[in-house]
Amino acid sequence: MAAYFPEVNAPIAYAGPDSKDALTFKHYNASEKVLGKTMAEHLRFAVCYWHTFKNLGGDPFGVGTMVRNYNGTTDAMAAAHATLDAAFEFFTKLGVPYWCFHDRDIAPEAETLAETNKRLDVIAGKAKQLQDDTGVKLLWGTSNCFTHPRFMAGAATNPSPHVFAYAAAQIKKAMEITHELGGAGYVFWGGREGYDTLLNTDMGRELDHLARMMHLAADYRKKLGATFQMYIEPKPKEPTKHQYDFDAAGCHAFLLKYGLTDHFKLNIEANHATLAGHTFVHELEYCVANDLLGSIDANRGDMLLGWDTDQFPLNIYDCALAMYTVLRGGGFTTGGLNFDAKLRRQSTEPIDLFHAHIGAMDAFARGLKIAAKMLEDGGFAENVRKRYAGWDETFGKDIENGKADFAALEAFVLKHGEPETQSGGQERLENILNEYMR
Ligand code: XUL
Ligand code: CO
Repeated sequence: MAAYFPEVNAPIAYAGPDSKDALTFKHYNASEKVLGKTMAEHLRFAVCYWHTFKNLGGDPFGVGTMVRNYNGTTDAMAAAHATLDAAFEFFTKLGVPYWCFHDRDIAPEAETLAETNKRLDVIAGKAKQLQDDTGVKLLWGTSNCFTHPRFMAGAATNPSPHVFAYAAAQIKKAMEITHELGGAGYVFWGGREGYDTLLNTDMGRELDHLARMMHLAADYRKKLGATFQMYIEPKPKEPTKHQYDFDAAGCHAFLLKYGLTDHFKLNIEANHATLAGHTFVHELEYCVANDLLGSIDANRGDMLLGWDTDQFPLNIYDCALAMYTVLRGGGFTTGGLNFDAKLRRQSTEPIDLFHAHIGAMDAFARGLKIAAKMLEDGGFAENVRKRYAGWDETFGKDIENGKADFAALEAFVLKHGEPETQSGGQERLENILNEYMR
């Protein structure tokens, strides 16, 4: 079989923090145990198909720039076969346990749905074989209901029931192949489920339709006998002006209103959080507090740019704080860290894909180790415990348990006067955090 990444002859090895070899891990040591589990088990890294293999560097101002042999044919199915071979070569050489795909990434759309589905069956069959051969597993699958022009006004939230039906048919098939491939999850990212102008939009009706689609998916999952966890991936905007799955809290309200909380968790993406005006860790904390933590699309944005730049995550602070929250939330079960990230347009060589993923895996490995140390030391948790200590005393407990009414609270204040102030100690805590970043 042709090698699409000939510069890498053997799986990327762990060589320790002093290694000067760019094609080694300095911190990610798959079998090393941290808090009783291996790093591989904690981090559950996945490579995404769309950016890593299908993005060729095109942007709204220019065409693709990247050199990729597996795309070097005009026969769409031949390219799909070659790309899948290249992908599994990459997964195994990088040493990631998982991958993720959209239906339309792995097999090109044909003239009719029936033809398209046949193509998907062929490629999914090949993917199953490659999974069996290599041991690489599917973290999640999804359906691309946003690229084709039929979806320009949305998929489930389209004003046309015919388009709704098309999206449903597509999702049905994508769920089937995800199930066949033993996917641990299935993601819904509502790329065009929102609006460009309210002047032509019936928001209430669109939200009802979005919920209908989610219920249909939940029903079909059951019918299939599938065990994959379903996720909604929040994002506030882009490509639409406003997306309904705006952020974790917005998705939560939607799931509660429509009785869907039993069926969905969230897939939190770092750059989507920042587009919504939150930090990445805010979104994760919201999930942990509300039993919504599912999976993560690991990437980063650019402070100076207001769009989804999908860069590889390298910021150790962000990785450490994210992992601190994930660990406190019990760690991943079905989810993992999927690199929904793409190379910059000037990084044209296939080897750049290795550098990007190695750096990001090392960043999260460092983040994991730092987070584990923060947990073991317990200083931050102890600080939080002390800050809320009043709630562990009788008076605080009575409020929490609904035993104190307004009159009782008033009586307490009349008796005890002004509350004592206490410093939040933010700077002290930030200094402590800095000491962990070694
Ligand atoms: C888009 C995005 C998607 C989803 C899957 O911003 O993040 O790639 O992760 O559809
Ligand atoms: Co994503």
